[in-house]
Amino acid sequence: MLSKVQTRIDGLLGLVGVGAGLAISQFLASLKNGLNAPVVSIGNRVIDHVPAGLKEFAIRTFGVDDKRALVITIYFVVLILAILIGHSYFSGSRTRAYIMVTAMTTVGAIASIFDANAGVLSLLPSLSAGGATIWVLRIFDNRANQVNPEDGTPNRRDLLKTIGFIAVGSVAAVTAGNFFRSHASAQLQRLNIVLPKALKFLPLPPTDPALTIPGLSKLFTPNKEFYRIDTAIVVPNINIDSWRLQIDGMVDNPIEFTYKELTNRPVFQLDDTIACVSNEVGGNLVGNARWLGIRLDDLIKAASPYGSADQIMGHSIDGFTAGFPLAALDGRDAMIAIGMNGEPLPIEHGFPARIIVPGLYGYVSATKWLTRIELTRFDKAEGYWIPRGWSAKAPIKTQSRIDTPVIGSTVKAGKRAIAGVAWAPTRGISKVEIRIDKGPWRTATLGPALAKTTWRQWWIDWEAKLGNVSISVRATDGTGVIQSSKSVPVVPNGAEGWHTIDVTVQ
Ligand SMILES: Nc1nc2c(c(=O)[nH]1)N[C@H]1C(S)=C(S)[C@@H](COP(=O)(O)O)O[C@H]1N2
Ligand SMILES: [Mo]
Repeated sequence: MLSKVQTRIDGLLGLVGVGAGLAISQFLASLKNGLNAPVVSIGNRVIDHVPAGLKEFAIRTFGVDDKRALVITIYFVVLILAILIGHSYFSGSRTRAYIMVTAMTTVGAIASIFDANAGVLSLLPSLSAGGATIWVLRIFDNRANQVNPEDGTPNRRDLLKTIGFIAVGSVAAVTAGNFFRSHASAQLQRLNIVLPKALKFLPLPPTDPALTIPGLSKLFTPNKEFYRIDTAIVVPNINIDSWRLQIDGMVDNPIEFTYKELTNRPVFQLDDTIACVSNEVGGNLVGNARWLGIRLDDLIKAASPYGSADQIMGHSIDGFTAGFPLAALDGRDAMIAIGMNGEPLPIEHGFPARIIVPGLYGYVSATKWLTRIELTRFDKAEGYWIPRGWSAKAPIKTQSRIDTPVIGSTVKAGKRAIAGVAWAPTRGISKVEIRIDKGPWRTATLGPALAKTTWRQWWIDWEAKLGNVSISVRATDGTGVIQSSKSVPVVPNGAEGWHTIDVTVQ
């Protein structure tokens, strides 16, 4: 027999017991695509079978949240049942509690059999839910019957600890499950994508000089090594079946694309170096890729922007925004990128689609996880970083970097190479010069010019003599302007100055 105090929490014991079962089922369901937690399976069956009138009512009442309303309703019923189960188990008929758990488990199991692509495994989440619920109720029972050895009063501390432990474990299981599921689905969809073919292929890239110059940046930055900058603590995992791209705002003809509709349009390849405004002189927040995408100017034209619109604002699914001048679409190859270096856009780099505008820093242009392109005005709307102290307009500045030797390193005396990269999208690079200490500027050899939008590798022979040396680099862009020597911090629109490194020769 239980004490009165314990009888008062028997509903809670039922809730935690059933909750633990549901948590386990949700966790298991997350491990494999196609497996569903019983609540989801039951929801699916309700959607399958709901009379049209009721469905219409639900959509009219709850709009796009109709499915959420359904799930909440199911959870509400389960909550009532769980309290009743706790009541029965601890202060009524234990048999009745078992019957209720069995009935719920059976309903969940039957519902799961009718799920899409259901197999034997589909029963696992609901059966585990029932099993776990009974197991937890028994643990509670066991704890509840323990008494303090001194005076024979019920040991409630132990019971409360167990309740807390199981509740926390349940929340952890659900959290872990949510993470696995969302991650797995976007990854899986990405793996199954076959990228469309470009109408005209760019030539195969030339042999990469980095193959023979150790320490030099590769001509194309591999996706795995590409810098990643964004505000997302958890990377958005977008389901491409429900993903849409809208073009709206100050336009006569708002348009919306599914992933398929977008990727069925003509696609082209673009070799482009993107850079972060936060990149310090000599920093590595810059990378070069062969992007695959859809021309942005075509899409914007199709939407017919108002004559008064002057800003294109990309919106990410996670609320990030980046805006750039409509006038930047001056014929340059701005695109909605869906591919990067021969692969679908990696999740971290904006899957399924992002904007790439050659010549503009990422924070004003390169919106990842893109869902909306809004035509607006600079005097009406600001991108995410603008009110935080960064310039509204931000073309990429001419920069050059020494990759090898490494800053502050010690190298052996003798013949070796000084090498690095220089970039000035969309102006291109026409010259790179090197200076040792206060010596004369020497012109470096330039690597392949893929496009004016990409960086160029450069290298020069160097006879390293004993002692400490200082090496500087400066680039001249395609319009003949030499990179400025004056040091300027990254805020508000990008760093300036020559990359100068000190090296010890031994
Ligand atoms: N959704 C979203 N897109 C974003 C950002 C962001 O925080 N969120 N950061 C931008 C910035 S500041 C840069 S430099 C580039 C970086 O792109 P990458 O991570 O693919 O290199 O993405 C841009 N696009
Ligand atoms: Mo950035």
